[in-house]
Amino acid sequence: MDTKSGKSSLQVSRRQFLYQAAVTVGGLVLSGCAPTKARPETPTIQVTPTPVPSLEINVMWRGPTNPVNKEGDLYKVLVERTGVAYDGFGLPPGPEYTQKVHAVMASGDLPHLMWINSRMPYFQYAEQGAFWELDEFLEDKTALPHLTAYPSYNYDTLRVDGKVFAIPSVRIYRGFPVHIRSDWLDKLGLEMPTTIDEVWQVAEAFANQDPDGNGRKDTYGMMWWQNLEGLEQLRNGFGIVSSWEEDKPGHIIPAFITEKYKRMLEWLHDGIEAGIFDPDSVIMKRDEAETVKGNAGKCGIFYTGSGGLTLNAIQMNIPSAQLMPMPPLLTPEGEYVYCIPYLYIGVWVVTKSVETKEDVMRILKFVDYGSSPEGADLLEYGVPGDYDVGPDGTKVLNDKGEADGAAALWLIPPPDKYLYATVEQAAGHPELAEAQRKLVDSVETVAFPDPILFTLPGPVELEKGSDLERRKYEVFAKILAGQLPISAFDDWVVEWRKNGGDQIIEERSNSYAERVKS
Ligand SMILES: [Ca+2]
Repeated sequence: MDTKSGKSSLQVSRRQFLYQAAVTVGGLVLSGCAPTKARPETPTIQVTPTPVPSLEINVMWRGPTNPVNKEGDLYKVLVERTGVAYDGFGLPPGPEYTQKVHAVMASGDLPHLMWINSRMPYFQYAEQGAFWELDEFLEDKTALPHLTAYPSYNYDTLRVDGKVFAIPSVRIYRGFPVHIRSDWLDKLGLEMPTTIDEVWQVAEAFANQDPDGNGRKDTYGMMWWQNLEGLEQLRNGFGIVSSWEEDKPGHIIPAFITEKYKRMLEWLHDGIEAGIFDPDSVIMKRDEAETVKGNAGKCGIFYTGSGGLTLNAIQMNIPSAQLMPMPPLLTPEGEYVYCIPYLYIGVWVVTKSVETKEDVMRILKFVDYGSSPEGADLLEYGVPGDYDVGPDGTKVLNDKGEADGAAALWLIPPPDKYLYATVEQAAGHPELAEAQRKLVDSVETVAFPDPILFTLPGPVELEKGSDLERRKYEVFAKILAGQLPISAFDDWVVEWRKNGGDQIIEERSNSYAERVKS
């Protein structure tokens, strides 16, 4: 799934990993939505000498392959601060990383602390007893204040026979990337839409009532990109709130074979046919929608990872333009039901090459420190002298920082509930940051993780899944473009079920029932 990893150079920074190579099980991909080199300066690192000798460990992690610079100032501070002296190597994430995991496990010469990029090998080797069970360590909130602060479902999705063998490296992706031209709303006397019908009315007005005032019909109400991406928030309006859902207790089905999904396809097709939605949505790629067309300022509702950056681009030509994040839509039942977007960035395991519980805890504390704001900042920017501070207070790594190995070892990003707000603030739009914060707070109580996060693909899905996906999007694209009638959806569901879909449902449901059993 880590599609961006193929172009990772050896010197890709940890920030780039976070923002460009991160993937999510829930179907969202976060990429290119954050300005680079934009983080306020944090307080001076506190160095606390440790009375016991450092614990020497080997680590295998995702990241640049730079050797560890043990003479560097960063390393010395990190060892002093954590009592752990690490050695090891980084590798770019992706299929080659998985191969390395298998090779290392087969060799029997295991690193003490290892990042694993994919859930399949994690489950495989956890079941074989290769890793330390971590539940009892994770009861110590004092020793591990940051790792224990993750919501419990982060760990629940990783349970094997009810036990946790890994620290998840995740980002809770809280934010609302679908944006609306709020200056167009004001100009046409419209309110922020809250239901799918209101989205239609607003989009229709954006397409037909010349919101940009140039006397020409040259705007669209809404756009997305190929394979129906960029629509996540809109799906809620049809009652589709997660990629898979329970149809009966302990049994799950994909939302894309349901009647409500069919209704959404029909609605999208009707909007294209009526000239309300941009017809290029069926075929264009993400960047064409989010950046090229987004920046052009001719569409009223669309997905952008940073409304602030997009607005900066639009305002170069249209100074009066305004954007606002759109709230999640009410479902047809009139509820806010919100699936927690979940950026899955692999897991950390402590292997059985560590001999004592005391050492396991010391390693976990090392990871905990790395996931603290202070530790994450140290790992990314190094010590004072490793970076220059720009006029706006942000840090930029310099040559000494590169040599010191800043941004080389990547542990766990500190969770940022207001990630989107942080991005918007950095883009120079406090009003968008505030809007994102308010939305995050307003929907918190109705959020839940996508059921598929608890599951793994089975053999049929591994064999036939990608062909079935390709066929699915081929049929959906033809329906949207009007080359097939909406009734083709029903025919396709029958075909999908027969060609392996039914087996995939049972595989995923079995995996789900096994992992969520209480
Ligand atoms: Ca116009």
